Amino acid sequence: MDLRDFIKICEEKGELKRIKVEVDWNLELSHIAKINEENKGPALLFEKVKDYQIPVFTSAFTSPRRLAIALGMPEHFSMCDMAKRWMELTTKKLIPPVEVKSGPVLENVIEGPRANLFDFPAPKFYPMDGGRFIGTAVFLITRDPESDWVNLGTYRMQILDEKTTGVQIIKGKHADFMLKKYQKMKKTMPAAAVIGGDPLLFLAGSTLVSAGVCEYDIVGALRGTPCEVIKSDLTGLPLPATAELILEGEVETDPSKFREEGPFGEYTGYYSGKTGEEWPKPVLYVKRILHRNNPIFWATSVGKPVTDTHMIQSLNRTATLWTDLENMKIPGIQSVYIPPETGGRFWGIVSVKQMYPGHSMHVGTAVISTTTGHYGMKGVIVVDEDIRADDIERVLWALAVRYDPYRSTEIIKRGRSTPLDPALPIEAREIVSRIIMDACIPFEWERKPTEIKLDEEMLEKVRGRWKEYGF
Ligand SMILES: Cc1cc2nc3c(=O)[nH]c(=O)nc-3n(C[C@H](O)[C@H](O)[C@H](O)COP(=O)(O)O)c2cc1C
Ligand SMILES: [Mn+2]
Repeated sequence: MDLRDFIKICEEKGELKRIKVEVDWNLELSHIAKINEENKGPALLFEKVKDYQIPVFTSAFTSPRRLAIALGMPEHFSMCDMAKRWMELTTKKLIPPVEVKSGPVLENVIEGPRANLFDFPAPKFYPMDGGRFIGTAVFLITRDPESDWVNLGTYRMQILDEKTTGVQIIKGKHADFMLKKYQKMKKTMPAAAVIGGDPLLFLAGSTLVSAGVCEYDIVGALRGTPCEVIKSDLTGLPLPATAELILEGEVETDPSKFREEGPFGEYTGYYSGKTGEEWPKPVLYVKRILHRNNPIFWATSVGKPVTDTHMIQSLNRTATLWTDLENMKIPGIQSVYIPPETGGRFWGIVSVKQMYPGHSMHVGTAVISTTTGHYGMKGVIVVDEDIRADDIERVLWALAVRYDPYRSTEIIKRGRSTPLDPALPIEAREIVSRIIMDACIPFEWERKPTEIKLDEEMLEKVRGRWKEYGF
């Protein structure tokens, strides 16, 4: 139910390493985490961070097993299996949070003048980063001023001074919808940034669920029990009772007061912000800091794939894409996968059991129209039912032997893009093109190629004698 449970279980299962020597928050910590994540190593708990008493937790989700532990799913589950179960759980009933009077996050309440963001061991990740990033494993809680909709969204946060952070709320994100409404009302936007705590809340914060849906309810559905929240007397927002650290305050909505932040070494493998693409961002004025006794500071690596960030994106975007396709009631979907190696977002693969002519292209065009697929996705590959979407070797085989570029390709010229895509010119990152590659044998072909299948009887015999052969 909280970060401490998760760390404890990881440790019991040999999925955690404690780093006991002193490590510098300035580049050293992030470089250790990055190398460890590329090696698909364990989660890390840095116990002695230079200048601080507070430990730093990284690399939570670099293995499917740790994702399964966080989700309370069978530990042998693949990313595809987890995403499917996620889809099944969240297309049933969502479970809203319950309010509780108090919780461990209120153990320390630091108001006004004493609040200092430099009291927390926020790392500097990459050499050209513009500063220290306090919000990487973070989500921002905001409320729609015109309804009861509460949103949890992961938007990175750089420390700008003792009481101010940048918040990279990209256009079209849910907090951006809300921000624009507060802007019209000439008000700041009450907000709470949660750093560390229930691992599922962080996973949900970076999930593309539809507007109007509260991510607390998604976590309730995933876990089967409601989240416990405390109503803040400062912002009125529902705060997770077991969070490690919360920064409460208001987000500036007046664009003339937005500030430059970054650069930051992003999940694309390139820097963003102040590296040619000046782009003033909203800021959070921190009015109050809440934290548990002996808080654990949670950070997540970014940079080139594959890191924690890519695994998170891969899992939750696969899950929401699958959910969207399920909700569209497209028949025959066998499996869905957005590989972490593609940034966990830029390419998607879907396996389909074709039932009518054009079915595979129905799937391809559906993908790019979903909430997940319409945003930043550049390529969709559709394969036949005999290939699992996460079996990359067979997907490449299908592209080799079932795909004809002219017949099997559709290019869509204008789709919503992400301003972080380095493949687009810095001054034109609003729109991207997309490709749909239909790597299926056309359903309507009367004369289909004859695929090699092993002889069942012989297979059984060979399996029976396998040891005898000396293997
Ligand atoms: C580690 C991590 C960092 C992210 N950083 C940002 C960010 O800085 N800005 C942003 O707009 N989205 C960022 N995202 C993606 C959003 O979290 C994602 O689009 C999510 O759907 C946003 O919530 P919303 O749909 O409620 O707006 C990040 C995702 C992850 C996993
Ligand atoms: Mn949302």
